[in-house]
Amino acid sequence: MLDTLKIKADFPIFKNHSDLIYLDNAATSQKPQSVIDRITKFYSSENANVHRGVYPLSEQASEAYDLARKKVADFINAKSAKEIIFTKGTTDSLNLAAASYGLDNLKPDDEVLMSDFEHHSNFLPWKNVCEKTGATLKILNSDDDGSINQKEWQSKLNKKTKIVAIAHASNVLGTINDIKEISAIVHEVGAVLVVDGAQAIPHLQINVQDLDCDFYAFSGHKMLAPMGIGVLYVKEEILSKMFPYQLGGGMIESVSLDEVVYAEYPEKFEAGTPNVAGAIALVSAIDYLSKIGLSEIRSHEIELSEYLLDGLAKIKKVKLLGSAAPSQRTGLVSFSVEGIHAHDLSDYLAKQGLALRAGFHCAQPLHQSRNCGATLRASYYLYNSEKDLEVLLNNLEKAISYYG
Ligand code: 7TS
Repeated sequence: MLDTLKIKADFPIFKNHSDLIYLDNAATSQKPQSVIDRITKFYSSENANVHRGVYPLSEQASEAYDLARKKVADFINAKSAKEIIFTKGTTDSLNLAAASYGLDNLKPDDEVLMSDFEHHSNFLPWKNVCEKTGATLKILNSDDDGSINQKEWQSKLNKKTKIVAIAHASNVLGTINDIKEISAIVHEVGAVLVVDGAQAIPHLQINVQDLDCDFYAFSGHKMLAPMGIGVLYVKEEILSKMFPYQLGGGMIESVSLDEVVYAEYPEKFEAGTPNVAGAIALVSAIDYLSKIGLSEIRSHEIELSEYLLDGLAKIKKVKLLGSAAPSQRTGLVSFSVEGIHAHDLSDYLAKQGLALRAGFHCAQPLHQSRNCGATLRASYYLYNSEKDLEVLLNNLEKAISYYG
């Protein structure tokens, strides 16, 4: 297992809140000092707008921003840095994909396919684009463990399907989907595959060429980087079929009253002043994760999942969501307790310093399809230990006897 005491020492939040047991990493991760320092350094000694000034500070900021794009491309093994569009986060990335690709490429009679476990950030933009274009939105129902069976794919995917938009990992079930297998069947019918990678990128080494997806969206803030920076990877052959949905400065070659010549991608899709500090600090987050090692982080989380799933199975009235196999999950477990509202439980746990999320986790259709109310979610990361989960299990038992 990872040396979590040593890792925790790199994250100032834990010095400032010594009793905090942070188990809400699926909402956002904490930030290491190196990331915080990088933001401070940018604003203290490097701040200038990019691609505008010809003075040294602006040129250096532009260089650092371009280098960040290259580093992100390498991190997810994109073929080229041109395939990396910086956004505000996953929500922004998915809205960009839906508006810039979906609106122009869908027609009435076309079909868009999604799963029942999508986060609202993936579900709503595609639902909206379907309503505007007359395309039909179809839902793939997942099994209890969060997987989608062959029969479901065969009955819903066909030649009319033009877009399949699916999470790499569900933020409620934690289930990791086999994107490589999905991309093969999606491409067989000539559709494009949009992957919501928000819950996968903090935990798995992503290789977009190997996955062979057409879009891959993620947020920096769930992988140690600041809030407000995210990425939309788009395969180069798709980029030419997209029209920017935000227009403004920084994305044109020339403008006259009669004619606009747009810049090349990816700048074409980044209207306005970008989050330069965020992009640069995302590189520091990637460096930090790479130093610890994504495969070591993954093994650590699997051990934590084993421990937590075992512990929860022993507590009466607890009902688990998702797969029983730790290796099928990212670092999270959602559950409900018969007869006790998740918000009551999370209130009780919060008083003991435990930070967990309770509710529908922006995935209401999933809770409806499972016919269950609000759930409690524990999501852990590289700085969490078995001890954190032991405290959770002990306090959960106390909470159940308190309310039960
Ligand atoms: N997609 C998935 C699968 C997510 O889990 C989230 C955020 C998003 C998209 C949106 O990401 P954002 O960075 O643009 O907000 N999920 C959660 C969560 O589970 N709790 O808080 C945010």
